[in-house]
Amino acid sequence: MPGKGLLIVRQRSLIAITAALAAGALTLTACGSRDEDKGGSDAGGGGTTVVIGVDAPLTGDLSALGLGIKNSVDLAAKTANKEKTVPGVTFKVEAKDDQAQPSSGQANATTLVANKDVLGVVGPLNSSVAESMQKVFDDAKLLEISPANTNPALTQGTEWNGGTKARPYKSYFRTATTDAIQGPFAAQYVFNKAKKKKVFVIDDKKTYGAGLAATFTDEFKKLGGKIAGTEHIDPDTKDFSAVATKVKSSGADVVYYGGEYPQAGPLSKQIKAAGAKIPVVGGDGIYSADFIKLAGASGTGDLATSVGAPVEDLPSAKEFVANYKAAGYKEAFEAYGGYSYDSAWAIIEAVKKVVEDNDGKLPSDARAKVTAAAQNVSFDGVTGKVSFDEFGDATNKQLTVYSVEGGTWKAIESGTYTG
Ligand code: ABU
Repeated sequence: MPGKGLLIVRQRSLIAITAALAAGALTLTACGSRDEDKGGSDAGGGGTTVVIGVDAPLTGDLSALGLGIKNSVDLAAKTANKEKTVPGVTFKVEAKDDQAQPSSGQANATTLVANKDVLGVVGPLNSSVAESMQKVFDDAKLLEISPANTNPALTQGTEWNGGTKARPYKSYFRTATTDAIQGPFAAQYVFNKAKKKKVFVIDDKKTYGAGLAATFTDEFKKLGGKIAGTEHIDPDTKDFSAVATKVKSSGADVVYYGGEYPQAGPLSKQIKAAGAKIPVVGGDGIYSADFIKLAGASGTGDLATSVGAPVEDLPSAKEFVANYKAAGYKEAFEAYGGYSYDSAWAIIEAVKKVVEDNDGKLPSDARAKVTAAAQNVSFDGVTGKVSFDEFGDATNKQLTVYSVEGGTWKAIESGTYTG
C-alpha cells in the first residue's frame, strides 16, 4: 500500500498528465474533429480526423476503374494510420460516386467542400467531370489531385496547344501525365514501330476522347501518316455498325480511338466483324481488363497506351501490390491504382508538412495551407518520384504501350514523348 503522501503525488501527476493530454487533443482538434471512438481500419493515427475525399465512377460501366481508385486511396489512408505518418492525425476516406457524369461530380464537390474535415480529394477519373469540379474546389481552396485526368487544358488552360499556357486553378494537381504527351507517344509507336501508315480516327466527342484523338492525329500527320477517315460516335449507344462499315471501306490499316473501354470494346469487335482485320489503338481510357472482355477474341493485337510504367513490374510498387492483395479488395486496382495511392499520399505528405510547420497541430486555414504545401511535395511513390510542376502536372511523364495477347494486356515498351 502506498503512503498517503505518495498517493497525493501520484494523483497530482495523473491530473497533470490528463490535463496535458486534453490540451494536446484540444489544440489538435481546433480544425479537425475528434474521432476517439472510431475503431477498425481507420484507427491508429491519432485524435484528429482528416478526411480524404474520393470522387470517381463507383457504379456504371466505368466502375472498374473507379473502384480501383477508391480502394487504392483507402489503402493509402490505412497505411498512413498504421504507420502514424502524421502523428495525432487519423485519416478517413469519404468516397463519392460521380457515375462519370459532370453534374454528379459537381454535386459531390459541393458536398465534400461542406465537410470541414476534408483537406484533400483524389479524383475524378474523367476529364469532363474534372471540368465541372475544379472551380468548386478552388473557391474553397480545397486540394484536388486526379490520378487519371489526362486532358491538357485542365492544368495548362485552353490555349495550351500553341498559345500561352496558363494554369486555371492552383488547387488542381494530377499524378497522371497528359494527352499532350500520350497522343504523340502513341502516334510514334503506331507509325514507327507498328509500321501503320493509314489511320481511321474515331472519338466519343468527350473532353478526354476528342482531345486525345486530336493530339494523336497531329503527330501521326507530322510523321507522314495518312488519315483514311474520321468519325465521332455516340457514347450512349453500343451499335457502331455504321462506323465499322466506313472503316472497312476506307482502306485504313489501323484505327485510333479516343474514348473509354465501354465503347472501345464493342467498337473493336464490330470493326473486325465488318471485315476490317486491323488493330484498334486507344489511350489509358481503354486500358482495362473489361476492354478485353468486351472486344472478345478478335481483340487480340489491339493496342493501348497507358500512364506510367506497368505497376506490377515496378520495384517501387512491390509493397503496394502486396498490401493491396492482402487487404482483400474485391476489385483490381486497374490502370490508376498506383497513381491513386500516390495522389492520396501526396495529400498525406501535404497535411504532414502543414502540421509540422504549425507546432504539431492543424492551423485554422488548413485547406489553403495544405493546397500550398502540395505544390512542393516530393517523395518516392508507388509509380516513381512524385512531384508537380508549375502547372500542377506530374513531373513523371512515363507511358507504356500494351497489346492484347492471350486474353490479357501485355506491356510492349515504356518511354515518353520528347517532341
Ligand atoms: N485519362 C483517361 C480517362 C480519364 C479522362 O481523362 O477522362
